[in-house]
Amino acid sequence: MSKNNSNQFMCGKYQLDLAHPHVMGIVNVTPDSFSDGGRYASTEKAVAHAVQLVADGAHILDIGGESTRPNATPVGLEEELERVIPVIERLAREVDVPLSIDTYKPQVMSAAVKAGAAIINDIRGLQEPGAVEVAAEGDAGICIMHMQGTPQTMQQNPVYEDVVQEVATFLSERLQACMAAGIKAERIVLDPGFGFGKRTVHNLALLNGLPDILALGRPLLVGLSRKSVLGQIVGSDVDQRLHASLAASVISVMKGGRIVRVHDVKATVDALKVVDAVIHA
Ligand code: 7PM
Repeated sequence: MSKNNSNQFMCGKYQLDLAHPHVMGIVNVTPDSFSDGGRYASTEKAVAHAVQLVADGAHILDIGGESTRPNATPVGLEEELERVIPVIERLAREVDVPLSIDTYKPQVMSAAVKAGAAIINDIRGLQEPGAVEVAAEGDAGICIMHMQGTPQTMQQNPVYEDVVQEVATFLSERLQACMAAGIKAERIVLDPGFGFGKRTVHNLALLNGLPDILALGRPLLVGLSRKSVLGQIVGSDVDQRLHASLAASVISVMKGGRIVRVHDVKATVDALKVVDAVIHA
């Protein structure tokens, strides 16, 4: 099969060939209130988890200080920096996979890239003032995600006329804005933002509509791992959604997704090896 340029993802010193599916492991850095070890203990815990995810086969690590979690109490800038920067500094030395910073704050993006992050994962699609400029300064890869509303209110009453077309239009506009600021297309991946201001019908329409979003010309990142849409379908609690999440990852890649953002790395890596074999057969 010929090398398709739209499958190449440039992120920092890495170039990922997304003709093959890639697994992004989720690393949450949260303060451990039951430990008296304080900041150091939560750093150690996150680093140990991240190192295990790489051993499990993660191709990318997504590090987040929880500022982007729906319904979460907002995390202040200093607190977010204190959570994620020490973890990125450590992992930049200890693992050899691209590190992604999950944030919408330009100051966190900038500090994270300085600390060794190769990807900026922004649920707000670089809409925060100054975010596009910070992203344009370096050579980090960028994930642009769609969200309707804000994390606090987005699930109250999500309404779409045509969810696939509206998400595609938004992502297309943000892609243009990034490129106008000097960010090369090869540095950008797009994400429909499953669960971010979407009902089950919208999430399912988007999953079926991934080929229409892929038509924008950049690889797609998909995050469905353990999300409530899967709980709605299967009727399982968040810690019992592994099998539903695997089904979602397999379907996502069969529909054209190329990076899957997941909690359960080892199982997902195996499932996607089967998909990869089929895609390239
Ligand atoms: C509660 C609800 C806690 C949802 C955490 C979440 C995505 C993301 C998240 C995604 C990209 C989660 C989400 N989801 N970044 N960050 N795409 N690019 O399941 O779908 O981790 S937070």
